[in-house]
Amino acid sequence: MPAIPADPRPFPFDPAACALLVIDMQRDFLEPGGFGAALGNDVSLLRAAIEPNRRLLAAWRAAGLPVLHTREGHRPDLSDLPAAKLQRAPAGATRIGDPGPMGRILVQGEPGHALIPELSPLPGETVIDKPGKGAFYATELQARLEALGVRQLVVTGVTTEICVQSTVREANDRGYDCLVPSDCTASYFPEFHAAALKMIAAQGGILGWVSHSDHVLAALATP
Ligand code: TIU
Repeated sequence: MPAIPADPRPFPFDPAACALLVIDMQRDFLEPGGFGAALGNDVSLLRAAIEPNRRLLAAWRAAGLPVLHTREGHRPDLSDLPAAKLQRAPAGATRIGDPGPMGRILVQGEPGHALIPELSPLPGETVIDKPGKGAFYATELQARLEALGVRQLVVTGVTTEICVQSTVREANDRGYDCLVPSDCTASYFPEFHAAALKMIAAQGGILGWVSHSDHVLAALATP
């Protein structure tokens, strides 16, 4: 398969060693009444990433390449929730663990913690539960990737400058090549989305590569 056009140079796509990593496409971030809304955000801004992710997932699955999804959240007893994370919210906001219209905010097993129905995982696809922003922190992600022989990641999901970029930074330090298709990620702050993508590709690709899902789909369609 061909290299994928990307900034700052083509991404050396190796389908034998590349996984799709979909970050935190959960109801808590994309639907009203969840964690994202509790933080004061307009959650509708994230919905632009759904259809590009749906298309990319379909093509990735059709190509038989590995798919991993992540979910940010905490144990029901909140034993994995640092006080610092709990406290960091707007004054008076509904906080992690509090009841909301989709159940307790950002708590595993609650309706709001689920991946959005448009991007439901298929049986056999890995779902990584993560207590932090980066997907490697306190999870089995690296062990799963090593077991799959993965050395490259196409990273999508939300939000661009928080969990997607944290994960790209963690992956970069662990030796993974990361490609972020810009249309498959989104932020509550369009200016942060743009800046986060620039940070990844700047300085000769200091953290990775940035492209568009059309280019990834074209590469997947090329025998
Ligand atoms: N608040 C925000 O932009 N993001 C998060 O809290 N988590 C993720 O990005 N998943």
